Amino acid sequence: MKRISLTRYLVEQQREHGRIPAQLRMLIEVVARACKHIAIAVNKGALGDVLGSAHSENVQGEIQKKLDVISNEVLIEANEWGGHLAAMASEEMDSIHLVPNRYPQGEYLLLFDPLDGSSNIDVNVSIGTIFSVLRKVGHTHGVAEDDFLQPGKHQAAAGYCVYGPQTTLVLTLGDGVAMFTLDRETGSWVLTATDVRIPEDTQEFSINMSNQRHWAAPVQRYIGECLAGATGPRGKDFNMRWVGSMVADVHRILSRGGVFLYPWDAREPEKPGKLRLMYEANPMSFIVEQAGGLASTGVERIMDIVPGKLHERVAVVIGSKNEVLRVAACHAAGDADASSAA
Ligand code: AHM
Ligand code: MG
Repeated sequence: MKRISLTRYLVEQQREHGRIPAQLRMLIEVVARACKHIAIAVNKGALGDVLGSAHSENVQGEIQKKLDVISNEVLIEANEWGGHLAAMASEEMDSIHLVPNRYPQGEYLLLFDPLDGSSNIDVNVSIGTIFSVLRKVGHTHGVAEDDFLQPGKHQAAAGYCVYGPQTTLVLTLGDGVAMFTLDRETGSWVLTATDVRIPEDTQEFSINMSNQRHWAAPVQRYIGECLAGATGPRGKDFNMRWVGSMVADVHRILSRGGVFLYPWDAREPEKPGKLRLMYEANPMSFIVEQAGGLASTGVERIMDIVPGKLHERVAVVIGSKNEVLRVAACHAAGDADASSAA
């Protein structure tokens, strides 16, 4: 089998489609290299003294794990000096991180969740890094938080790396989805799938069932119909899978189909959802849509949302096209019921 490295893939994509500017290629390679470093740290586990709490809180009020902090530092240090970025934003940092003056400033903005699935770190279950790339628009010299507040449909690239039994990098540059597997012996990312497609139909859903009593009526209805199985309105049995790391749950959907939901719930009614729009929902939506799936809040396409702030949260329904449409139909039917009752 001919082995195609990430570098060769990017060069050939540029040659064939002419759509990967040098700075973007550099950015992808630097992020991929940083992910290798994170993979090594994750792999060492207790031997590397990287497990457990960092005894600090992030801007969302969540306790940070040591590996959250380490992964954030690895990504910042790797990306600061190359001249490809104007600034970065991370789930683990209060505000944006500007490229220091001593380095040249590039055209791109990088956003990331350095280590998604924090609750799974210490129990040796798959976790990952999620990233999103935007172009710096506007002609001002400096960079401000406002420059990041672009809808997901403007992403230039997005990807994630899952640290599981294999270390896999999944990437879209807006022209389909490719997967690379880390060859630990040679240290290189090897292309292992192109034109990844998500089946339109599925019999597998993914949701934290322990929150069921807090969900709104449309989600209750959708999951209720799935649980009713072959004798219910869906006329088929459903299976359920929930890793608790979005990155791993979405990776399963990319590999064999399914639908993942993290809906609004009544535990914190003022928040639209748990997951973050810019570090989690947007990059995953770009990847899933590029693979033929859909990503919605239940009422609107995630990538159409104009963010109001960096750490904005959002309800997420993502995966196989016909299931996401069905969840949206449950929301639309809920609205119709409410207006006919009024
Ligand atoms: P994190 O970025 O702090 O790890 O939080 C995001 C994670 C997702 O990966 C996962 O889908 C979700 O939180 C699970 O949350 P919970 O266990 O609270 O339902
Ligand atoms: Mg996360």
